[in-house]
Amino acid sequence: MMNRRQMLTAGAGLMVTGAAARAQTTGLPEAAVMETAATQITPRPTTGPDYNPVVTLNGWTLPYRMNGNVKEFHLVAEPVEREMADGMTANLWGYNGQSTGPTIEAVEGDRVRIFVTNKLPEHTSVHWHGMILPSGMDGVGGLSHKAIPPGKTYVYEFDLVKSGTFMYHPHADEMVQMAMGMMGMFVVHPKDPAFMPVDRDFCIMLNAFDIVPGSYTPRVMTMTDFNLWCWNSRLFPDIDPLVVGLGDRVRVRVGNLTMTNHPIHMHGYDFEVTCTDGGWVPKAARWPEVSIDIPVGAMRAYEFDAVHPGDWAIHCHKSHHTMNAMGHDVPNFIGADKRRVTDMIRKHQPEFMPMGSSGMAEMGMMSMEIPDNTVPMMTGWGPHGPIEMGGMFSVVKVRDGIAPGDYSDPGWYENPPGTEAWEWTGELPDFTRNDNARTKLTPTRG
Ligand SMILES: [Cu+2]
Repeated sequence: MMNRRQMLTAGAGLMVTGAAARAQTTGLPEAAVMETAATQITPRPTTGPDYNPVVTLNGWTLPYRMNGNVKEFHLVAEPVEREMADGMTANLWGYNGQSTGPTIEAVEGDRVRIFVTNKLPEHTSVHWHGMILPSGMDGVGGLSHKAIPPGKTYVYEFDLVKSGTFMYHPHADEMVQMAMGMMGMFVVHPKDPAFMPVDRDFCIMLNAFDIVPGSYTPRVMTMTDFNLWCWNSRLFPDIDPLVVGLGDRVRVRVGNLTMTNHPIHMHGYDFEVTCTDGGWVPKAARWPEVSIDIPVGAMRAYEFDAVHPGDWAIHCHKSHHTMNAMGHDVPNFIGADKRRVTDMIRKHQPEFMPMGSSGMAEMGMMSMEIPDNTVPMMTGWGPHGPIEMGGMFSVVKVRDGIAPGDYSDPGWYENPPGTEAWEWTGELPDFTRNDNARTKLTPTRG
């Protein structure tokens, strides 16, 4: 979780490589490198058109420089070490030190020039997903232009003709490079700051990996059976919360570059999709939702007024996507009597402990022996006990008195007296019949 100290030092992880820093204004722009997975808050612009910068959870926004009237960015495609959660680092491919890559932010009407340096061992390209641009800038290796060879820098240049939420990713050895973590978001703010303004604007890229527990590098030929389900290459319980002030207008932009759809469900609110890959959704065409399915290769942004204080879960509703890698290949032992087999195994391994006879909740409680460099499949502690989640899960923390621009974790919500589920301490009915059915392990009929 991001704490106050990390917030104060936001930007401290930003390094500029020496060679690039010495470049002339007409040469390559600085190649900024991010060295931490902590969420970085971008200050509001002081020159040019005004906009409210987005907050990329456990990510950052790529700095730019002005060269005449052109906004210049420098993306570096390279191998990175990404801290996916506390206790787990993966060898991925990404941009400028991290996977996912930095969010690119600009304004409708801007002309952008994006230098892409390839430090990968194979060629790459960058496709600007959803952008309206000249065909030769579209980044499909071999089709739009020659793929960028290792060690070379190519330049993409185009006008941002529409605002909205877009993505970028390679279109060269695409399956491998995306399985390694190469992707980022591209947000174009409206030219008119009065058009659909929000107080908080979050970016989440849904991505997935197949990393065997205890290993560091994703398997790249996996087609559907991924075992780590991430937001911005980060896993619960270490995905930062979405911190929101009571009464704020909030936008959440979600892009999906995994190989399956994700129904993103947020508790405590209903909300409306206000933007898709294609552009802004007119008011008359919106309808209320509590879960939004994000199709593969698509983007949805939804908005709500944060009028309900509390700690509200936000997660993918595919339950195996809120679970980390250890959850795969575990057989179902619910209802199985493991006493006999436990006695037999304990003769050889006295510490053996059977698990899962009454469900898997016990796994969220105990710290199991797990291999180095992985994350427990069900984990995270809340104010009332284990949360038993993983993967694509976080918490929207809506609080009174949060200053604009403050994203530091306010801690857990204290439910006002009389508004929390309580234990019934009165008389209970006779549960004997149910208990017998459970312990006898034979189905009861009639
Ligand atoms: Cu999902």
